[in-house]
Amino acid sequence: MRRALLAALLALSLCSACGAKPNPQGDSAEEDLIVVGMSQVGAESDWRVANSESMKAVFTEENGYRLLFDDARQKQENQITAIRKFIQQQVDYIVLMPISESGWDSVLQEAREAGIPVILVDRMVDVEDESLYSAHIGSDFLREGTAAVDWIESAYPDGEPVRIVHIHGTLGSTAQLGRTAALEEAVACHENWELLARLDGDFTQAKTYEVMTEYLARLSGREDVDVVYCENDNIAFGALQALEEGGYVCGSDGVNVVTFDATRNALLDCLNGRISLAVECNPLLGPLVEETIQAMEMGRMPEKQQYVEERVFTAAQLTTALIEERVY
Ligand code: GYE
Repeated sequence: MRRALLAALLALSLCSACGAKPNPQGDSAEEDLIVVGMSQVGAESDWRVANSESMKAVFTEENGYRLLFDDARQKQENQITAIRKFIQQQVDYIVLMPISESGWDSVLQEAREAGIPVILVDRMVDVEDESLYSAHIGSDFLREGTAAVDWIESAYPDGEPVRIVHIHGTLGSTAQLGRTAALEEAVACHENWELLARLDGDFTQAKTYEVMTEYLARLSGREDVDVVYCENDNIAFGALQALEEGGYVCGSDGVNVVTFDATRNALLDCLNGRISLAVECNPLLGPLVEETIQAMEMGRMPEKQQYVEERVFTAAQLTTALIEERVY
């Protein structure tokens, strides 16, 4: 910790001034480490697990870091508590993956008063004063949603009815807001699109399986659903399970399941036809966060908004080799 190093150097010069012998071993290697306090949302999805692994792989002692990693178990109050603890511990940087956009003004103000830069990763915060964070590194969720609705539009070109079940992620999170906004806007622009239901899947497979099973039990006929718009892969897995148990066929001849993330298991389902479209959301953000911290270490202002490049996949773009190469 460099703050500790400064204090140690000060103590050392005071000691040598009074003739005391400095300890040549010291803890200088430890004290040179950049300390990063990281508040992660949880482990709700395959995407999230890959994201945490990407961070842990980069912020290692060999690379010059001490990582204090906190898993908030999907609760904003746990994230706020973790940030306050990082402030007390005088970390050098705070990296925050905020669960939802609102409610961050005061705690980010506290970090600023303590002189600790905050880097946002994955989702955004909605704060009055944008100087409360140094950079945001993640995905453009509206662009992802637009890619999904463009595909739906191309799959139903003749004005036939498109009956959609929308299963959204954690309400108020940037990923949910962007992906939902794209769908709602498209539904409003297409007379033949009908939103049958809006279910809360909270980005998890278990919750989605439960709400979707319950919803399908209330539907009268199997032919009633054309598209299930799943706001992440784990939602898609829960929905597929519920649909297939309910006797629905998923794929281009039945219910088109659309998903976001494109993790390996979803791509396998895409290749075998159960998922019709997987919109990529890249969780491997560790290297970009590290580059940003290194830029700041050298006194440079990082780029404030850093979006990652992402693709879309249908079975036509996939091969087993491509899926095997995938890190997540
Ligand atoms: O799509 C989902 C996760 O915010 C991009 O959160 C992230 C989303 C991701 O739980 O799987």
